[in-house]
Amino acid sequence: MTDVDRHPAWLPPEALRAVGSRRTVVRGAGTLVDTVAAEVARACARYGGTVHRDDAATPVDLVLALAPSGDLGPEGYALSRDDGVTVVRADEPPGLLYGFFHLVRLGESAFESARPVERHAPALHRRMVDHWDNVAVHPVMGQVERGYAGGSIFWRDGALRADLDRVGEYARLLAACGFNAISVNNVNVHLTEAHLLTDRLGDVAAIAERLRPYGIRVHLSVSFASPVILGGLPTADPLDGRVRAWWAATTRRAYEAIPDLGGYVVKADSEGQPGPFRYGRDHADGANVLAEALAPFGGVVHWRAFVYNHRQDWRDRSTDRARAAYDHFTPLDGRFADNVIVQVKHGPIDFQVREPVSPLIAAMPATRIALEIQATQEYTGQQRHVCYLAPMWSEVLRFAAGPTVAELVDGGGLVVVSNVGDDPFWTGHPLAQANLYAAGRLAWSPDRDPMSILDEWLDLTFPPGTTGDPDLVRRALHAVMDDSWRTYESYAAPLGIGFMVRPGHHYGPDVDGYEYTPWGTYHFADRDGVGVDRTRATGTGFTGQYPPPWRDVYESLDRCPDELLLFFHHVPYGHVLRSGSTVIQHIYDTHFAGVERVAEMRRQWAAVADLVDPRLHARVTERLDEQMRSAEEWRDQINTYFSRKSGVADAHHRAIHR
Ligand code: GCV
Repeated sequence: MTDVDRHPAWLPPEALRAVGSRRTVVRGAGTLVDTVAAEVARACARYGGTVHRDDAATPVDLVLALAPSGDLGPEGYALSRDDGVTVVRADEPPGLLYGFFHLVRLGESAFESARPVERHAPALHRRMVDHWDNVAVHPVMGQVERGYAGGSIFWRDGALRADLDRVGEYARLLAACGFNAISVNNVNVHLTEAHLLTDRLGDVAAIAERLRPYGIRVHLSVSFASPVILGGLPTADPLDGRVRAWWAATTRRAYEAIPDLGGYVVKADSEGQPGPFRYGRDHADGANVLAEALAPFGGVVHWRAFVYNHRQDWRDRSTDRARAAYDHFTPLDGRFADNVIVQVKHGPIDFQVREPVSPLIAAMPATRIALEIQATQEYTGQQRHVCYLAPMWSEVLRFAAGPTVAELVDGGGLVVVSNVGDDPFWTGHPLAQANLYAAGRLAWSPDRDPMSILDEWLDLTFPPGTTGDPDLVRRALHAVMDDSWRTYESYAAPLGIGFMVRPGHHYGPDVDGYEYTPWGTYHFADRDGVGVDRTRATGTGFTGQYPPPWRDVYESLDRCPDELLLFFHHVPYGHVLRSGSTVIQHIYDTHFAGVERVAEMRRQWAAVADLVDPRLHARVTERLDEQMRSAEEWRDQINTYFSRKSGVADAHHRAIHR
């Protein structure tokens, strides 16, 4: 069994057939050029083509050339076909690698008709995957925090895995969809993991070695308290000279071991992680001390903006978790060092199936901002439910208040929380791979249509020759995946309210699970109505954090989009939505419809039973069965809860348990 057979994903050998059956010359030198040449050689060994380095004595079909011209940028490439020869040209090695994978995506069509020169370059230069992997298995969160695909591919039971071949395979998959950076440990840095920065740096260097051939740089999550827990200092106060010196010396040693280290990721003053508040300092003080240490080496600090009070009193109606990141960070705009990137979750709360875009993203014009999205499906079905998230991410990236989100984050990039583990299918649910793939492709081109990205992933994952009937399989997968995000939304928490999940593990419904907790995630349902009043007129004032026109759109009951209504407003159950339905009838209707759609997804998948790999078919079937059970549970709990609260009957007299 080859690795690809053991760990099926995009880019099985068959996906390289077109390249592997050509006569190719690879010109240029360097690690990434060697990688391209090795990829071509492997494909040729299988499909009968030939590959030469640097000379083109024989006729060729394909030229992959490093040919600096200065017009393509560090990661860009040009593609053309003329006179029967396809040419990929790049100024720098990363461009050649990305151009090669573009060619693979084109398959046979790259070798058909003539093509005028097309130039390609990424919109975002920082395209990063963050792992929430623990080195030691955490007693509550396990090996991978919010991981739904088995153990870590890097770590096992407190140590670096002895065999890192899979990390090399992972690097290849990531490069093929355009990522160029990875952070290898959880942002909640526990004691064992804190040591990765010092005495266990060798582990990180070993991972970096496996990622480097595919142009992926390693970043490390570090504890803000490192000077105390690792350095033995009495303080981690960022303005203390000893602390500055400790970060400088430690960072220098880190770069001696890993010269291309990307930098640090920090979660500070958040959910119990240490931070500058303890010393009466702010987050600019905190981030800048690390930035100063990294600057001589070209490293960056990804400083997370996920800062809020998780010990709130539910009786306190004045504190609004949605406001927290903006309130903490906007006063600091302009004070962060150039190599600090403030990393902002896409919504103001926490990766719910529907949230408005975080207002912080547009509110710090003098700061580099990265957008953080979550491929691991913490709140979207935990890789037991199909939930293709690219349509949601695409909405976020295209959201505009003046510039689009994609434009606002071009200095900081896109960061996706990984959904990968040591599961044979990488992501537990095989179809969840598409989320990681799409995140990389959207980081490269944020205006891409998510459905065309899905097509691309389907082509690369199920190329002709690997399925019984490629067209039928493609149609079935589209039927299962296209609307899966909205399907999930329809049977989960309604109209943007969020957080009706089981506390702790966050799977499945529990309408009041978080209602009286300190986490600040409330829905305020009573017998008359539901939703959070975040208006300026009568609520928490959160709408005022948005620039025009959104501050007024969200403030207005009439103009607020239905899908976010309960995020911004507390309304009676009889409130009529823009759709014409009442809130309560909308809740009933969508919850019944959502379950029907899951039933249809199962039917579609059953119809291709004999056309795809039986292991894959069985795995998806098992997950769809669980999705069906869970969707029914969501429907019944949500409908019953709101029917009991409101006393309003379903207009269509369907079965609601009372
Ligand atoms: C890594 C949520 C998750 C936590 C996660 C946190 C974060 O609260 O439930 O597991 O911690 O987000 O993004 O830091």
